[in-house]
Amino acid sequence: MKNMRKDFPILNQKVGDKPLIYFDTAATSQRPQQVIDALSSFYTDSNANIHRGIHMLSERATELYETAREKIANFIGAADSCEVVFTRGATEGINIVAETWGMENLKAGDEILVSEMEHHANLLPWQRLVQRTGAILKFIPVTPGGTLAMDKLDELITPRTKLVAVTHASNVLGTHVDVKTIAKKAHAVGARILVDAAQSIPHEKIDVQDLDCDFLAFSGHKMLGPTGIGILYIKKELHKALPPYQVGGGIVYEVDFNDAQWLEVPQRLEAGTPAIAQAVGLGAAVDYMNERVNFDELKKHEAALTTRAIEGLAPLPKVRLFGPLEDLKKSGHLVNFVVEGMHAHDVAEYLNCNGIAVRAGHHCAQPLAKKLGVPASVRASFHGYNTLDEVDSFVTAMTGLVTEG
Ligand code: C6P
Repeated sequence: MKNMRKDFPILNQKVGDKPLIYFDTAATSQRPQQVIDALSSFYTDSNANIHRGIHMLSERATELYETAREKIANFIGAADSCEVVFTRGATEGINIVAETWGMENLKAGDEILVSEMEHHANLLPWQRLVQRTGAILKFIPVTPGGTLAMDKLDELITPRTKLVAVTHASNVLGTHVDVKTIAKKAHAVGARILVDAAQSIPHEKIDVQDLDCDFLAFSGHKMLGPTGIGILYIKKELHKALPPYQVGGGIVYEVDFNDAQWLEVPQRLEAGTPAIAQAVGLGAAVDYMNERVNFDELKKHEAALTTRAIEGLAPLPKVRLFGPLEDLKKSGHLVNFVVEGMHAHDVAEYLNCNGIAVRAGHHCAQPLAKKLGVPASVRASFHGYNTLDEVDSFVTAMTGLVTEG
């Protein structure tokens, strides 16, 4: 993992006189030089619009864009690269499913099952969909230990369930969800499953065929890639019945004054000029992960960072940690906590004065924050470029805060 750190030039800077410690990967990761170079090289040598121009640059840009799609398809184990749709990010991917598949397939009385630990991106599209269709939204509870109540699944998934939409890893608690088991139970009643992989794909190898999910959404910027690009995986058997999300250039087979016929998915869902350089950059991030990241080692390293943070924070007076701590010590990549009597924003500001970047707030999961009984908490999240020394500096800073005030 030492080798990995040197690929991230942004980490070699100071905040005032303190070295920067970047513990906010769950909000957005940093990018390695290889991704920065791929973006720069695209604009220097290959920039053109795609799928349109009959000229050398356009053909080159098209090939780079479509090659990126193939790289991502291979990376997530898709059966075919047509199952990979470029989006702006996880949020747009989930909205696409709600607006296209959801609007076509949901009717009054149908049920959508989500969990209580969803990010707003995997809650609000379903809230809006049930308001429009008369369908019903149900919730898999979060246990006091910070896991999902898997024992409730058999009563929650019924013949009326049409979709289960669930996160693969919580951005608040760090909880890892057994989506494979949920997929089996959903399919047994003929329901579909959408997996929000925004917080899992930066840290583990995902195989969509092994998970047997129908939809899977994630963002490029959390997995060492650029902002403004993400992926929605859609199982091929669902393509035929999907209407376009937005309509415009690039998605049509034939247009008349009053009618149009659509191209197949993925083009059907990529109206307008897409984020071409960013897609190429995401392809470079996938290359980087394939070539430079060993996922077993990454998991061990992140678990060691998490363990050190938990063991350093847990004994501190006034500090309350959230999440399934024993699980996180084995395979986590974040810690979430409050300091009694102090606002989370003040804690984050104090840490910032010590050069440490964390996130504070409700983490775009307000219903969960309400359930935990804290309007805001502090989250320190890690990746392979972080070190145990950084965690020690963080624990020292937190010790100073709670003992000296
Ligand atoms: N969570 C965080 O700090 P976008 O914004 O579309 O790239 O990703 C949305 C999203 C969806 N699902 C989960 C589980 C997420 O964690 C996020 C983004 C960031 O926790 C920013 S709010």
